[in-house]
Amino acid sequence: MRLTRRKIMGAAMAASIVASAPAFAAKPLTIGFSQVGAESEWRTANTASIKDAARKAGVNLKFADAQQRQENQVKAIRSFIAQRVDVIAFSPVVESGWDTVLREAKAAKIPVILSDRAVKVSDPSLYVTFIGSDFVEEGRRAARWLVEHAKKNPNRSYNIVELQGTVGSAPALDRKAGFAEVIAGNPKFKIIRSQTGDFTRAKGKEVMEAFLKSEGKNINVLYAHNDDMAIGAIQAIEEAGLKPGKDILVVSIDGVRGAFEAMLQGKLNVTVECNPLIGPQLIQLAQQVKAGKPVPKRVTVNEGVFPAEVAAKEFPNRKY
Ligand code: GYE
Repeated sequence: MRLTRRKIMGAAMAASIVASAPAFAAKPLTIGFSQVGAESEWRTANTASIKDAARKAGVNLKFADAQQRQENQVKAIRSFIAQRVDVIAFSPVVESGWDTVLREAKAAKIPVILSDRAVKVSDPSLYVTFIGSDFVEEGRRAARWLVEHAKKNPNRSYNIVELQGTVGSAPALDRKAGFAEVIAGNPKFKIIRSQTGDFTRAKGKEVMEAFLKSEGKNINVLYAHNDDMAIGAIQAIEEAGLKPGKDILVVSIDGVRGAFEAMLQGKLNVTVECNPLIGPQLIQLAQQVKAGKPVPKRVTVNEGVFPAEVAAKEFPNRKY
């Protein structure tokens, strides 16, 4: 075959069309994600998991950090609507107050996925699906460990101080409720003080100092809604000249590395696992939603309970 100039040009054009074909094919999925903040080890691991999963899946992720403020999340969601992202995902800092902005997303026909924390809305069609842990069950598990542990000392009674998570957040409300449900009607257990430490180490320490000042040696259990507050409180207990894990039992939730380190030092008695590595599942859900495939309304995460006795064995397996 004689290669004419025209044929060569034509072949070159065809090749260049083939080479750039993916640009015309599937446009990458764009997800707008509004994160709570960077308040805890758990959150840092959760953010890394989501960013990593998005990168691996070739998803264009618009990430916004709300610094624990609902108004920042509302602004971020509105900006995602204005940018016409394919899917909006967010981890709502508090449960209530989302109806208006979610109605705006629905009117713009942008599906919304809840990640990690749930919302209370009048119309459940305002979001497509919720992926996250069962926080009530986590609270129950924390209390069940304490009830079991207490069987070793049948005549002892337990004065509990509680460090709550962020006021109005689903994990704070649910972990409180689950724990209370298990100890209800059992006169051995009494919650003598309960206050928020906003899920941070600094606040956990500060509030525990106040508890110790007013209650002193009366306290024999600390129940913290997350490990970071427990770790802050452990410092306060030590500074007060008491032994965390012994004089005051320390029970918390998340199962982050810092909690395992504290258990190995005998300063924390148990952590109930809450898995933050939900990035891959979240991205997959967003892809399915975009493709119009049906997804379950609720997706849960499998989790365990780790008492100090298993900490050394389990520590090398921890991924966050
Ligand atoms: O337990 C806490 C974080 O929503 C499950 O938020 C999450 C909680 C987690 O700040 O450490």
